[in-house]
Amino acid sequence: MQIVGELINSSRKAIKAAIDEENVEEIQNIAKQQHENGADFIDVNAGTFVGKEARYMKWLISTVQGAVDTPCCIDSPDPKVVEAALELHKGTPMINSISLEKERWDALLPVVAGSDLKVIALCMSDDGMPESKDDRLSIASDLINGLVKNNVPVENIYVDPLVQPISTNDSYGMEFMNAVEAIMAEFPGVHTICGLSNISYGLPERKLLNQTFVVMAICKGLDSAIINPLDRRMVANIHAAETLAGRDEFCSNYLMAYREGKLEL
Ligand code: THG
Repeated sequence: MQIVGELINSSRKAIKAAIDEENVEEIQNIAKQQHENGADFIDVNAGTFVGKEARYMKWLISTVQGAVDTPCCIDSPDPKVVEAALELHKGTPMINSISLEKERWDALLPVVAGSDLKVIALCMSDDGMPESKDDRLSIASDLINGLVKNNVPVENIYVDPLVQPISTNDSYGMEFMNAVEAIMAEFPGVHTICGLSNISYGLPERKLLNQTFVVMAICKGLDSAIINPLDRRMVANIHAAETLAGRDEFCSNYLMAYREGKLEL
């Protein structure tokens, strides 16, 4: 499982405050903690700073890269912000995200074409959010085929089928699950990824729902996730589910996680 640490996001009060104060130490500590707890990428999002997003995104990236070698996951719907971030990011980041929305697709395609960037392909189009598994699969096909045609290796594509709140429609959980399964079956080598927290929006005990949802999705083939790496039960569930799904030869990752104390809650 590839893990993207979600904590450096200006929608969180503590992060918004740290950015306002340009508190380098606070951001670097959160980057280090996520790295130490297994994050393969550190998500950086300054989306609440309208008009100043590019400036704060650049500050976040140089601050994070001053603390850890872990590459960033550049989280913005605005292609201009993504491009500004790429100018100063050292190494190979993940872009979060391209989508089938025309403006976003047209602006980001030349950026990722022929590059070795990792790219999240979000299942959204100008027709809005997908409802069904078939909506998601159809957008995913267009995204994957379009990217591959433009020399993005399939292994660098992380399809996000888009999680929607189960409180608004009780089919959203399984439509997502079945989309993961279909995408992984139809496009060998591609990755699937998601942010989990949308599933539990509007309900109590959100962590319980998120921690359960990840296990169900791993069973369907999900191989990457945007999560809080400091949520010990979430991380333990991920290790256990991958082993139980038969994606851990000789249970060696499970045993290593145990020896490293990662399975103790
Ligand atoms: N897909 C992709 N990118 C994404 C998402 C996705 N990026 C943003 C988001 N969704 C994932 N990141 C976060 C980061 C922080 C929180 C949730 C998702 C978070 N939320 C608190 C909560 O849910 O309780 C509330 C905020 C707070 O702490 O004040 O922490 O789906 N590609």
